[in-house]
Amino acid sequence: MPGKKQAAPKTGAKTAITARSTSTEPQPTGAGAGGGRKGDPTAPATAPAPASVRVGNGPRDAAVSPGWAQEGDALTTAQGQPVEDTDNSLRAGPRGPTLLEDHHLREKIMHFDHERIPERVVHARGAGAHGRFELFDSLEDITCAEVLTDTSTVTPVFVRFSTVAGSRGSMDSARDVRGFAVKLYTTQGNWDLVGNNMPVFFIQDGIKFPDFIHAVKPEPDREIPQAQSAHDTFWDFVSLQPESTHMLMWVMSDRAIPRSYRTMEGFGVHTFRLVNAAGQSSLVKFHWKPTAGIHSLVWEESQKLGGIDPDFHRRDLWNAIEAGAFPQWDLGVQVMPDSPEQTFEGIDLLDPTKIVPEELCPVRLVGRMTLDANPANFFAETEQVAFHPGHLVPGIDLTDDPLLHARLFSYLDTQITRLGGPNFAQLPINRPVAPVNDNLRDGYGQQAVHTGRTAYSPNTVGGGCPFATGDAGYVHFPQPVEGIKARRRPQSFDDHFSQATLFWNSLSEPEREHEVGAFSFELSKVADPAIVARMVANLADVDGDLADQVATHLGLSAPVGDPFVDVGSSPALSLAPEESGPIEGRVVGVLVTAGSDSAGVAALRKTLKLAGAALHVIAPHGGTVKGTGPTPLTADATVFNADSVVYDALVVAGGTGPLDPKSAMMVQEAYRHHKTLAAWGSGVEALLEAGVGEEAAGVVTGPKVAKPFSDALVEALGWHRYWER
Ligand code: HDE
Repeated sequence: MPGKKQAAPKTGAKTAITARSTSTEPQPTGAGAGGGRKGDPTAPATAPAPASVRVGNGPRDAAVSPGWAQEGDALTTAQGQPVEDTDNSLRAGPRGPTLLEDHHLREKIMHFDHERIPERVVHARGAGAHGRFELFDSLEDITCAEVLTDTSTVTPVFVRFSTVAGSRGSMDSARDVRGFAVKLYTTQGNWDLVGNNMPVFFIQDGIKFPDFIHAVKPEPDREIPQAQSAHDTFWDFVSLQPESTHMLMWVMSDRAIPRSYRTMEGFGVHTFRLVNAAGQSSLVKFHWKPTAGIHSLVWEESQKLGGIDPDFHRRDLWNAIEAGAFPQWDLGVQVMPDSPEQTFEGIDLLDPTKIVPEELCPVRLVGRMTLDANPANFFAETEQVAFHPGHLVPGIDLTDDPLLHARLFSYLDTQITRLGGPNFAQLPINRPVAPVNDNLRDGYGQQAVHTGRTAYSPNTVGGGCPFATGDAGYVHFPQPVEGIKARRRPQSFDDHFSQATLFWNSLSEPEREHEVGAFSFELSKVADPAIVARMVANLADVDGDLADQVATHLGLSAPVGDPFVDVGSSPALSLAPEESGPIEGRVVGVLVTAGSDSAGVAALRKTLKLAGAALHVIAPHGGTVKGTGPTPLTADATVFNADSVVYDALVVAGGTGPLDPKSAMMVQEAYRHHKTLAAWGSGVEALLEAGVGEEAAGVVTGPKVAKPFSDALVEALGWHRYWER
């Protein structure tokens, strides 16, 4: 990270060390942090400072950065003893045995041996970033949560995006659901919105989650395939679970191979409850809408990226933030009355395999989240962050969705193993900005030096403190409960197909082709014909055409199903853009050779930068290439290490000679992946020679880099893909 992010820990270091050495102040860490911060003049006010004065993550960083972890310039042991030499172990003579006495060696190796913690059992592969949430439309009418009512507050956030099935080192571009977990450090405590980039889920009841995950993970005897659902056990399970069908439609769609974390929607999935100051409850579904639009890769591209750049999404997020193209999402809510049946237009709001179409209940946009700082340390922040759907603030409450209820147990429980004990809330990334005074004590990894004699309530010895706040605290909505104990689901959970059909009906023609291609690919990898037949029969209950096309690709014939009729469509479910959108964070490659138009390249770079996109020069070799102008062209990549799949568009610069075979192949591949292609001047000839037709959609040509050419290129990029080619 640049200096900006490191500035905060340095300041924090001085403060923390002073406090430690004088021993008069409580440590600015842990459960005692609330007390520590109160006595600390550098402590944050409860409300974060405006964005304009933020350093890294602003006051939050200052409050929690463990500056003491890296104090001073000298290398020391963990005990602060200066180290003479860390490259040679202590030996009895230069050629003799190593001495057990070498305490620096033993400490260094001991610590190294224990550097890894268990990866998340699901969502192991991820990337995170810091940012802020700003509310622009108060939801005071339906909630008393300050984060959703006070439009003057800037709330710090940490977000972690992830895939679900793959292990920590798996590829980013796998076909999978993406986790979209947001921790909002609100003045009333942390609120975690732990969602996905798809609004529904595979199962209706959390008790089935271990079965589902065992089925999708690599098969236990052979530990393959990694990060893929295209294998027998996954399709065996889901084909036996018709409730998975709607989610399968999402996972086989382009949504499962996003172009970038920046171009995904986020969903809270479950129906939540908002409660206003008068105690009235409304049911809501949360949405995150990316300002950069929703865009995906094509399947072949995502497979190639798995080898060419397995870190594609992680790198993209990092680079966009470093370049100042800060990813943004608008938070939206669908608000529905909390009726006794908890249904909306016949849709059971407690069933997590159902959406509420936006056309039936519009999404009200209320605030914007901006990710503007990369983590300073992946392990400390992205790996150690602990989300939990039960991290709530007053005014935000739960419903009786049985999937959600199982999660409420799981997320606390899993951290005990993953983060080594019950004190994970004290890790810097997990600490709230709100004061903490919790009476929780001791345990592995305790950071706080609690003072006083009372860690219980009620008490008189401690003056009655800390005391429960009654109505000023978190009050669960007093929902009446009745019923018999039984392992049963409501009848209203029985419809597993109508919304799968709705999804299919809502896709554009190219999206349908991709959906058919995905089912065909995945099922072709399944060895057991009975599983394939069962799945094709399920698809026949979604849509006859879908089942027929998939069956044909598999060399089978589909049975006649019984799909729902008249379910209509929801245009909001399609990714087909209606207009050219913003191009922030896009990466354009420009192919050059000696003699290319360097002024044109510079002008194009400037235009794209203004629009938030980057231009990378792909040269025949590393270093510099002589262009037409006085300034040489500097290679960002070469034909040896570049590949079309890492670019959103390829351009051939004016003056560029005939394309070498690799460059020509890149251009052809970008064409096949429906991307924008462009060329100016004599570069146009090179493009045509590579087999790209000048008249084809998404191909921009011009005599030179002037406004008409640049504008056309930016406009073309904004359409993302040209499916008609
Ligand atoms: Fe999770 N999930 N989940 N999940 N989930 C975890 O928690 C679990 C579900 C989601 O970036 C684990 O800290 C159960 C739905 C995200 O750190 C674990 C059930 C949704 C993340 C867990 C579900 C999610 C997780 C693994 C069924 C979308 C990554 C490590 C009842 C609304 C958070 C951890 C991060 C992570 C359990 C279903 C989203 C094991 C039991 C539905 C984004 O606790």
